[in-house]
Amino acid sequence: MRAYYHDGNNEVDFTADHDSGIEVTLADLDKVGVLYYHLETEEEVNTVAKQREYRNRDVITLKESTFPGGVELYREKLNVFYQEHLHEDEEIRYILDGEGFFDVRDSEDRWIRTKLSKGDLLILPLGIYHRFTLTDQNYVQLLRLFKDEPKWTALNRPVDQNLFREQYLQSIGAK
Ligand code: KMT
Ligand code: NI
Repeated sequence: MRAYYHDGNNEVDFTADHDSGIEVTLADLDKVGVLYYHLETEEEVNTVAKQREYRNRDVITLKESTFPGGVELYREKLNVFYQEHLHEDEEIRYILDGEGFFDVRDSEDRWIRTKLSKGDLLILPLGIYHRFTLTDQNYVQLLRLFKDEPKWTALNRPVDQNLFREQYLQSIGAK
């Protein structure tokens, strides 16, 4: 995993690195409520899942040539994931294979880009604005973990009056 500020250049392909060269540390991520772990084995994932009471999971593979439903649906899915949004529950993702970018907003509304690869586990707090895209490998296989039933609903920005959003801002001391 590497985290850095996004360069803000939206003219080139969003799967490019967009590396501003400004590093973001694990402590910086922690300040916005984002947790990161590197776990070598699925056994370790199971241990964390148990500790944090993640009872459900599924696997999603994003690859154009094998995507169920075909290319159109694949592209649509990627567009949805790249729309800035939040959830009313944690978003927990473990990379089984391939790579992906999770972008999260810092307390001053700047994009922090995290580049994740095999063995990386990222936990986004409820209420944080974020988005996801593939790297230029154009392939990722992810384990999605859930506390209880999956809450898929993505609330696209702006949802600033959302209770979970307000709760989140308070939790990071931004409000
Ligand atoms: C989501 O809500 O699923 C996302 O933010 C996309 C990351 S998982 C492909
Ligand atoms: Ni999300």
